[in-house]
Order: sequence, then C-alpha cells, then structure tokens
Amino acid sequence: AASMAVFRIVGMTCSACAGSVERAIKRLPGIHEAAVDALNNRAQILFYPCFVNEEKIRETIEDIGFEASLIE
Ligand code: 9UX
Repeated sequence: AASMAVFRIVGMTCSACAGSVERAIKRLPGIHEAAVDALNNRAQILFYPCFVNEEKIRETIEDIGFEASLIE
C-alpha cells in the first residue's frame, strides 16, 4: 500500500521551481504521485515504502537546491 508524506519546502520562488521539484521526485523509484505547490511551500507525495522513504525524498529535494522538512 502507498504511504503519504507532506514536506515543507523553502526556496520555491515561482511555479517553475515547483515543476522541477515535482519532476525530480517523480524520477525516484516507488513514487505513486507527487503534487508540489509553490504558493503554499508544500509537497504532498504518495509513495511505496518498499522502494523509497521520506529521507530519500527529502535528500532528492535538497540535492536540487531547496530546503525540505517532513511535516507529516
Ligand atoms: Mo522560477 Mo525557481 O524563475 O528555481 S524556476 S525561481
């Protein structure tokens, strides 16, 4: 079954930022859906915990230059 994670992401200045974060997350294995909202600095992700976890997702967001923290 899929799990859900919500991150707060700092540094997304425009909606194109949200697009690059969303693409980076979707390239990971085990991602079912990713929705990134630049206006609210939030990302909601559905993922399969056998393949990927919250920390891997967080690192992926940070690797492209944004600060991410898990909020739920
Ligand atoms: Mo918008 Mo974001 O011009 O890295 S794409 S600020």
